Amino acid sequence: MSLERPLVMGIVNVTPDSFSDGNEHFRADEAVAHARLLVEEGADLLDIGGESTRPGAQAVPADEELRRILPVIEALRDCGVPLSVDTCKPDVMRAALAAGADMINDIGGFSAPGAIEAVADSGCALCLMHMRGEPRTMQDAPVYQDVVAEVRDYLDRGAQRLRQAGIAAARIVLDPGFGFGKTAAHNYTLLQQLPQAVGQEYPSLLGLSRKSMIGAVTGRPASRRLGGSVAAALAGAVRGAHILRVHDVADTVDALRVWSAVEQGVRA
Ligand code: 9MG
Repeated sequence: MSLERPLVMGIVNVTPDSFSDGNEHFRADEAVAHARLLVEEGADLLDIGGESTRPGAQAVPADEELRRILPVIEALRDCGVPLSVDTCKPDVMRAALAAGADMINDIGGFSAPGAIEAVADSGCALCLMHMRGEPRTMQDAPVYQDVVAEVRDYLDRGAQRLRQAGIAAARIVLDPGFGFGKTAAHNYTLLQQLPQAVGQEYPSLLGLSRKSMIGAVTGRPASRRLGGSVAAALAGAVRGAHILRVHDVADTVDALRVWSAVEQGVRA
């Protein structure tokens, strides 16, 4: 994909808390319909996840994660945009790639045994994210001496591990992991110093949408963080972010278009 402008990645959660009541089949249908709407709204790619990564979330077994996401990947294979799958589990990575996924988004930074082997030969894109701890415990008073340097060091070493496994640089995307083992102050420092946190060698992906760092500044619950999320996405774009992972695709696309018109003008 061209990375000349920031791309918008639409979030497709296939977790029980993201659906109205219904049986599993209905849930898959609901996720697929939502995903198609995001594509219509201008999503450049989709990120499909079957395990909640919210602070405090419990892990789910691989077979349950697959039961949730495989029908969705299969239904969306031809939706016109690349499909990313958000998972830390090597078995899920392999099955998702076999079902047609184009990218694996691993919040665990491909650190699980067998994760790198699961993706190495596939040719898919890889998002390697920084996280301190695991979702169940990560917000228990995280401490850094220098959050920017420590995140950068983790991402550099993670990318190096991927390269040593023969993975081409062009497949790698780095993500500072907003909200994953970080206080609001850490998150805003990382966003302010994004180029230093992610470096210049690989494209960057940012997930800021509706996160607690937006609530920390606005005082609003997750359901009312649209304005703050769009402002954060623009702050990322201004600092060179390549992919923005968002819930609210239409509003983010509009904001990026207006920003781009200001920066580059509008053809007469
Ligand atoms: C799955 N997921 C939730 N938040 C995320 C973020 O900030 N980045 C990435 N890559 N994935 C995320």
